[in-house]
Parts: sequence; structure tokens; C-alpha cells
Amino acid sequence: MHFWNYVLRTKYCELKDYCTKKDTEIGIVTSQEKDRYRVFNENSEIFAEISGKLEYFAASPEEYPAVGDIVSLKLTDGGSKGIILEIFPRRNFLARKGAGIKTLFCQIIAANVDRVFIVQGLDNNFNPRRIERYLSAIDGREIQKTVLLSKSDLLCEKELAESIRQITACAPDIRVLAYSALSAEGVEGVKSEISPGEVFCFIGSSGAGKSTLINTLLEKELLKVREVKEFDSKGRHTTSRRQMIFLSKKSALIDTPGMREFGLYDPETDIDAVFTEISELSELCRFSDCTHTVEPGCEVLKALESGLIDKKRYKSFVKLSKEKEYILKTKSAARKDKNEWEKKIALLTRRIDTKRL
Ligand SMILES: Nc1nc2c(ncn2[C@@H]2O[C@H](COP(=O)(O)OP(=O)(O)OP(=O)(O)O)[C@@H](O)[C@H]2O)c(=O)[nH]1
Ligand SMILES: [Mg+2]
Ligand SMILES: [Zn+2]
Repeated sequence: MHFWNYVLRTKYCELKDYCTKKDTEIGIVTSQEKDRYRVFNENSEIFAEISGKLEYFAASPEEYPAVGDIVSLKLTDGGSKGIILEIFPRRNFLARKGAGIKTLFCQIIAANVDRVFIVQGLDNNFNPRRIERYLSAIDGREIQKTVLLSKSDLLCEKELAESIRQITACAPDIRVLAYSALSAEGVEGVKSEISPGEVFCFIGSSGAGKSTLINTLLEKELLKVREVKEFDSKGRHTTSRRQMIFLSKKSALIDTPGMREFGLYDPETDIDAVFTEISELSELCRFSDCTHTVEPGCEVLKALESGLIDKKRYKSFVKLSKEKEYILKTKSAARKDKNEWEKKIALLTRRIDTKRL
């Protein structure tokens, strides 16, 4: 049975009934590029746009459809196109702070994801700090995570073991798998992470090997991949849009364009879970709101001086904590503004009502 028919029966049958009653269709968003979407409805993939109403009421980027969203549609052009009417509530979503923008807005990478594969190359792309960032930004309660180290063919056994050790050190409870798309070594291990009826999203820098891996899993050259020699470090992307691909019709894989920045967005983000050696010590600090940077009686600083805590990990922890603090402040300021605005509107409405009386 096709992935979509399977999840429709097992996860979304109530939504399907709802659509049938409203004389609309139910679909899953399979690709998004600017304001153009592709949606899989029943048995085929069609192009779709969003309705004027959805556009009008969308107050922020989160309120636009994302790949993986379950939506209701009205078919047009004899069923070959569609208009997206509603986005059903998301089970979860994978997001980052909008790149390069100072104000806080959220960019949704994919919705309703079961597992995220964080792909990193064992070439000059290798960077444990970036892995810490990804792990901190993705909500592990909602979305399972696996780190995939590509291009293992470029390293000798000893170098490979050292790289895996470094990543395992920053992700103690996360599975870390190394593989080579070139020799196929380790690819079976990646396959065993993929379960039927689930959605898997691949994220990582440009050139990490996301599309190559998806092609390997599909056993066909479906996605565009660039020659290694054409790659430069300027962040040119080969993949330009987020796209869902069905693996032997049972599972859904989402390819994404390489990301240069992965800013934290969610104020609930659990940094402590990624830095357990630091968060455990922080409970012993003299001040409960210790920032572990200047305070006297800070157990984290003590452990740093005695070499118990890794300096690079400490720096990474402080940086991510500051980012989280910034999100919290920005969000609460935005909430305050909104409350004040709503109070003003309520007052104005009351005055108008009193005058009318
Ligand atoms: N040696 C080696 N090269 C690989 C491996 N996997 C991918 N590559 C090469 O790495 C380059 C980049 O691969 P892509 O799959 O296009 O990378 P991507 O992550 O999809 O990049 P964007 O689409 O730009 O985000 C290609 O030239 C691949 O052939 C691997 O396991 N070993
Ligand atoms: Mg790609
Ligand atoms: Zn402290």
C-alpha cells in the first residue's frame, strides 16, 4: 500500500471524513518552492496554490503550508490543479529562525516529521559544534534524531573512529551512523532506521550528501547531485526546494536545500539535554539563575578550570543559552505588545458600544 493511503487509514481517517463531509479533498504537501506547492491527493500529485482566505488570514510564515502538512483542497482544472483551503493542526514541525534576519520569525522546514536525519560530511563539512546546534534546536520529545556522517570513504579507520567519538561525545543518547554512498558501506545501517508509514527529514549543510543518500536509498538517480569538484564553500545549493519523496511507497523522505545557518527559534528548546555534563553540574551552582560565565560559586566554571568540561563544548553551550535567552525575551516582548494592543482594541470597542447605547 502507498505511504499516503496507509497514513490516511491509520492516522488521518477523521480528517478524511471531515473533508468528505465538506466536499473537499485531503492531501499531503509534497513540495514547496516560494508560493508554489505540490500536493499528493488520493493517488496523484498535483500543483496547488493557497486560497485567498488562507493568504489573507496568515499572520506569520508559520501559517503557510509546509512540506508534510496535511491540507484540505478544492480541485480545479478538471482535477489537475488544486487550491489549498485549510492546514490541519501539525503534530510537530521542524523549524529554524529565518536566516539572516534580526527580528524573530520562524521558517518551517517540514511538518509532521517522525525522525530527522542530521547529515554531516566527514570532509571539511565536519563540525561537532554544528551538530550540537542542530540537536539543541530540534525538539527531541517530538521528533527522533539520528546523526549521519557521510563520506566515510575519505577517512582511514583510525580517523573515522576519532570522528565518531567526537560526535558521540556531543550526542550521548543519539544514534550516530557513518556511511559511504560511494562504497555503500554503512548504507544498510541507515536503511534500518527507516520504518514504514513514517516521515523522515534530511537536513544539513550544502554538499553534505543529503540528495546523494536519498538517491542511494531509492536505488535511482532521482534527485540532482553536483560533482564534488563543482562544490565550493560559498554555499551554492544543488537542491533548491523542500521535497517529499516516497521510498518504495512505504515511507516518506524529505530532501531539503543545504542550510548555512540554523538559528534557534523555539523558546522551549532543551539545550540542557544536549549538554548533560554541564546541566547536571549547574544544579550545584550557588545561584539558581547562574549563567555560568561570571558568577562566584559557579560549579561549571570550576569544572571548566580543572579541565573536567571540554572548553569548546562550554563555549557552544554559552552561545546557545544566550540565543535561547534572546528568543525568550523577544517572544515575551511580542506577547506584551499583543496584549496591550488587544486591551486598547477592547477599550475602544467598549467606548463605541457605550456611545451607541
Ligand atoms: N566520497 C563521497 N562523496 C559523497 C558521498 N555522498 C555524497 N558525496 C558527494 O558530495 C557531493 C554533494 O552531494 P549532494 O548529495 O548534492 O549534497 P546535498 O547535501 O544534497 O547538497 P545541497 O543540495 O546543496 O544541500 C556530491 O558530489 C556527491 O557525489 C559519500 O558518501 N562519499
Ligand atoms: Mg541536495
Ligand atoms: Zn554556574
